[in-house]
Amino acid sequence: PLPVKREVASCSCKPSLLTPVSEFPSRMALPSLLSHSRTRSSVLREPLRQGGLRALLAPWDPPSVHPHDRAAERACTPPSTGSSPPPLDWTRLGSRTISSGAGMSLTQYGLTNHTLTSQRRSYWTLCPQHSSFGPPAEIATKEAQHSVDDSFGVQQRTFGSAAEPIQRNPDYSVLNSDDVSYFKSILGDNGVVQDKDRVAVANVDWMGKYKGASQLLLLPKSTNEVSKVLAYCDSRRLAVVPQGGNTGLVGGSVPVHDEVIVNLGGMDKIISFDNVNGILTCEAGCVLENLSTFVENEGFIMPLDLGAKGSCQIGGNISTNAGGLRFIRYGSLHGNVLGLEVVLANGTVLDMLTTLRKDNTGYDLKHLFVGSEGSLGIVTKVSILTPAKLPSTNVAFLSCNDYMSCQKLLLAARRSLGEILSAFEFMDRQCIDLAMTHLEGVHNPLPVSPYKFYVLIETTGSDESYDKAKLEAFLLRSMEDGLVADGVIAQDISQASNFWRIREGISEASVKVGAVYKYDLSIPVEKLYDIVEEMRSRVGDTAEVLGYGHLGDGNLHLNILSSKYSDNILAQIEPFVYEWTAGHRGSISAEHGLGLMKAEKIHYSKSPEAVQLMASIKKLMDPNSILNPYKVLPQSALSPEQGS
Ligand code: FAD
Ligand code: 2HG
Ligand code: ZN
Repeated sequence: PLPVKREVASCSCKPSLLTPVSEFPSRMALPSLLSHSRTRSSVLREPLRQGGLRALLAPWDPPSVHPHDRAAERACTPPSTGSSPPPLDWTRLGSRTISSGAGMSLTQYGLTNHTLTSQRRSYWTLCPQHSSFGPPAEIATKEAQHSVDDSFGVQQRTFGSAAEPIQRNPDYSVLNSDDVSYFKSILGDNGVVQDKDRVAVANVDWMGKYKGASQLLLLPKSTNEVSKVLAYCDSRRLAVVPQGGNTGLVGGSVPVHDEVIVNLGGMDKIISFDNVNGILTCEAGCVLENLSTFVENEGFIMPLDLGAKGSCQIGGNISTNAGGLRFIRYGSLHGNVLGLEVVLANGTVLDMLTTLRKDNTGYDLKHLFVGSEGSLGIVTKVSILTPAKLPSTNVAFLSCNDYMSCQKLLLAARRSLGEILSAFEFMDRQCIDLAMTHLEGVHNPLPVSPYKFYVLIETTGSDESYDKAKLEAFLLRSMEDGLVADGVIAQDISQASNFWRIREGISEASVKVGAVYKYDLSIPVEKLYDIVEEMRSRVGDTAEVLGYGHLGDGNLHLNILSSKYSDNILAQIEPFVYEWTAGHRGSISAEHGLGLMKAEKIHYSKSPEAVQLMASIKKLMDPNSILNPYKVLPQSALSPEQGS
């Protein structure tokens, strides 16, 4: 049964979260809240646009607001009756919690009839360490302490993962002026970038960790252009790095040496949208957030969402098989991608751009390209299934006293919320402290006492009152059962954005400390936090250890932060982190891929036979090994001596 709603007699805490309903934004005000967050989004994107590749690319014109969108916005506006529904009093539960010694604060939720649209997170993540903003050169210099220069004067990095310095493969040709002339004849002058500053931006990843020495950035505008570029590179044996939004976390999107960078950002057209079946077909360079805006205006949503949505491209998402924040609800891109067009290393265009839901004719080749990180082909077009946009969204930000409670809460959420559960994210206290210190404009919704763990739960459904009642009843039970220590439900979009900003902003905040070692692990949920605690005792006070991630998917993000990179810290982390994960039958890359960082570590998660088969496939599809060299697979598996 639903809890009895009563007036809160006195409310001394969290005033911003217990805003009386009478002070909620009116019908008129809600759209302005939405547009406010959109404005904020474009302000944040500006620095990267100015300094980064976005500046080079044709702007994408967002379509005008579709009638569906207006209807959805209307459906989400708070009640206009003027009579405020009484806020729910959770004091009874708070008292119970206090008596169990689990928390000291008066626990209250602000609950309203108001639900949120999926626009709640329309801000996006800026890339503070991107070279257009400053520090990467400095960081790269720090890394060069571990580095050796080869004949090309390229800095080799060994941080983050104890990779041996990688020698340039001498079989690759060196770019010459004839090559540049040829590329200009294909792409025109604007598609061939040699300007040092612009190429420098494309040479470095957003964290400033991985830096190559490419001399050339190519910006094709069509599949045919990509095909001609690759056919030429293959014939000349020029190595190539496919690049999307360059938001990857494992060094896959930037050159290691002098590879030619092929960035897909110029291929950003929406080709078609089937608004009966929700099937979007577009070019690979479309920015995820733009696609989100587009399909939302048609009454659908993208099946994936991630903090980097303002920069990452759908081709990059597919090539990394990005997981993200909606995975728990909509699953992997292996399930949502219906078709692909891919250009193979020799320039052959492989047309697999079907929009069929079912097609069991032969091997399903598109799956080879989902998650292969640009090592087998360049994705040029995509068709993807988009789920219907549902009108009612609620977001709760909760605290738990121990990890066992987080686990039990997850199980309870799956059971009780079932089909409306759309996110279950967790963070430890160290993450919250980091976010509060480094993210502008966020505040802790639960400031009264520091808890060990925080959980963000989102529900999305089609029946506003049913969904809300379900969530309230679930939270009530969870508090009674002692799983939740305290919590709040967002009452409006800005509160929901604040909750999400904390979670999505951790990655961005982590790079502001100086040095961050990032690990992305799949581990059975019951063991998932053990490695965080073990790591803490290993590094002692030399580094701060953070654990957060997509708990609903068994995916831990383990971040180890210190003021600068150090061999001593790294020696405490690796190979321990990989051995521990393998020992628990986990994966050393849940969703970010292997890239450069973990190419040599694949054996921790895959058998020798599987690695060998992968190497054979790579040799078959890219015999000259021009696509994204030194990444994904160990060099030893690709050496000519290894039989294929
Ligand atoms: P890039 O970084 O440019 O490239 C990634 C890899 O794909 C490279 O190996 C590149 O060679 C290859 N590639 C790119 N485009 C193509 C193409 N068209 N054809 C062939 N190969 C290509 N990842 C998650 O999985 N889940 C998250 O929740 C998540 N959150 C993030 C939050 C933040 C703040 C940041 C900065 C990153 C996050 N990431 C996350 C990592 C990253 O955003 C994803 O891996 C994303 O899918 C990369 O897309 P991109 O366009 O930036 O690709
Ligand atoms: C997330 O879930 C991303 O926030 C980034 O996958 C994780 O930066 C990281 O370690
Ligand atoms: Zn993640």
